[in-house]
Amino acid sequence: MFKKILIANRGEIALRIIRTCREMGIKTVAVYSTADKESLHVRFADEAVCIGPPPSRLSYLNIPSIISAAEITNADAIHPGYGFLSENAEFSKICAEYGIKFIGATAEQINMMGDKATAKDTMKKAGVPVIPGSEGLLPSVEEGIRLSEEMGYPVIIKATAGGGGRGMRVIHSSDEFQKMWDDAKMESGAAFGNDGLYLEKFIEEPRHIEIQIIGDQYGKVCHLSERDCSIQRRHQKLVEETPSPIVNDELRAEMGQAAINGAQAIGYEGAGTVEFLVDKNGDYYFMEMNTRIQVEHPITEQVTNYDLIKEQIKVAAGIPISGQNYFPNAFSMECRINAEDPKNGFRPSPGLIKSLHLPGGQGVRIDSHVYAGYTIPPNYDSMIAKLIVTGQSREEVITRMKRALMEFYIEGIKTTIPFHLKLMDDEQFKSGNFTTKFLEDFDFSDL
Ligand code: MV4
Repeated sequence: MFKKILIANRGEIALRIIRTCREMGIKTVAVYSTADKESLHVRFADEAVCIGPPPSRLSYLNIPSIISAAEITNADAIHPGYGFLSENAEFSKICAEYGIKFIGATAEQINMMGDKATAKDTMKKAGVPVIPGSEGLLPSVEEGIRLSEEMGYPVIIKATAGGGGRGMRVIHSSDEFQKMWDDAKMESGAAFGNDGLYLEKFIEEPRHIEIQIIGDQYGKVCHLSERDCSIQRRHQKLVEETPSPIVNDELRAEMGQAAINGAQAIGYEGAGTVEFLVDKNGDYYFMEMNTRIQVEHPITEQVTNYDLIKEQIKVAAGIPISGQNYFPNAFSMECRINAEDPKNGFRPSPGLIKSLHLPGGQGVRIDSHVYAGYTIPPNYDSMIAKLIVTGQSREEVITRMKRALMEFYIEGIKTTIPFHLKLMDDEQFKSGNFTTKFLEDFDFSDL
């Protein structure tokens, strides 16, 4: 087992990883930017190394600084958390070259899954259902129009280097094709330095369902059921839940096995998430695979009693997994509490937290790095807490979530709490019958 893990991240996930390391008897090294010197991860780790100024590219994305910090502290592994360097193939490779275990995917796996057209081809070969469309990259507008006429409009073109909605365009007729192609090419070239595009049939009003998997070094992969992440605004998830209101045991078994087959096809080791779109007929299609621990992993932990960070560390150290798939027998939901003003376009609201009261009680878990007197720096993402509520039924969880949100007091900044309170009272949300379009029609003006 590792003796010392460096955590190449900040905020709640850095704390989350420190907590598990402490329970496992593993020493921790925090790294921090000068904007984060008052941060809890710095205080709670056994050691802390300043790695640069506030901008991420000079600190949390600064590979030489982080490798140096690992070298001088003698860390034998690095946990990248989510975001930052967690899906950076170069960083994974450099860690391997320095003899530091990267607790995440190999450079080859990150590259393969990071190129969405390649990922899709790989999954298709492994027998995972994929959305009909171009084979690999779309070579020309003419070929795009030909394929679209064959499949029928609407279609969608996506950046192969994309994800999170950038470089993506929905096309409704052949007259629009050239302009959408030009726009998407321009946008993805500028954003990713790669303007490759691929084409798919557009799935209208899907659900976003993702399967949590974990694989070990011996080729075994198991799934820990799904998370429903359909409540998103501009590709930012706001609420996640498990099990999904639209997934029954049969669909769960099928999607779980599809995710396992896809992961095994690339010899996947570690925790990963296979994202699917599910259409109105209950047909599911591979969308992307994330080769990292995700923000919303705690809801899976709550219904499975797994510590996913512990599982990541164990498989990275070469310990085999049991190989049992998991079917949930409880419900869990996460509300992302962001320092944003939901009434004003979710505009960031960093600054001093003057006073704070966190909810507690039965079935309530908070993963957060903030405290009264803490100043949220403007340099990083705005999530300040995850409120995770667990219960015996979806109804119980929604009632309990409302109760917990009402106990949550934050003075000094605007947060997404008023939005979550309204959502928990929304009849359509409560019915479980909603799609990824739900928040497009939501009224945020009266929060
Ligand atoms: C789609 C789609 C419909 N049809 N692909 C959005 C982010 C990127 N990862 C893929 N996305 C989508 N791909 C086809 N063929 C709809 C979306 C989409 C979406 C997906 C999941 C969750 C929220 C979404 C919001 C808008 C669009």
